[in-house]
Amino acid sequence: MIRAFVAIDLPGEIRARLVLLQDLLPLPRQVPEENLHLTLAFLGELAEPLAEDVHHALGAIRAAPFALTLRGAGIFGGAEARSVHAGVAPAPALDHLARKVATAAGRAGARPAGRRFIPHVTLARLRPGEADPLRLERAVAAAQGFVAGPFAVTAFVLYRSHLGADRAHHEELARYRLG
Ligand code: 3AM
Repeated sequence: MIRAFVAIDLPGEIRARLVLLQDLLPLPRQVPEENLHLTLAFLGELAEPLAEDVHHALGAIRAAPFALTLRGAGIFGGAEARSVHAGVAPAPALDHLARKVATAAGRAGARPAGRRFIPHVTLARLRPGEADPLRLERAVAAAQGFVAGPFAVTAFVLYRSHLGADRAHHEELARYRLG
């Protein structure tokens, strides 16, 4: 089985900016720089023939390149913070692409996670009770001025996620060019 997700990988200079943001926040651990990405769809565990079908469906997507800006920061999980992320400035082209990816993967037979698409780049995942909520909220509020980009999105990627003891390894399976 292949644990798969579709994401936009980020240019090196944008990742470097995100690392600076991580360092400004009180995070018990950080998503490693090489794993920073913007998820379009989480596909879960796919049998290999299904992964192949999904690959072909993703390859048939036609969309133009677009510009993206990362902006601000946020927390998922409310009072019990689960993760901390950088935000994304509104980008209809990104929403369209995420929809096309979910539709293509769904038609191919995958079951993309049905959560509402809230574009973000995860900076850290937290274990229950690990974060000092007030300190974290203050730091995230102070980071609202964070901006990185705009940068050009010219491709998206099908990744295989290998879960490690304390960090995941993301293997690029295929890259699909826009335009
Ligand atoms: O881009 P982020 O970090 O938000 O949290 C996982 C990560 O998202 C998410 O898929 C991305 C690549 O691993 N993910 C993992 N399990 C998930 C699930 N069961 C999930 N998303 C939805 N449902």
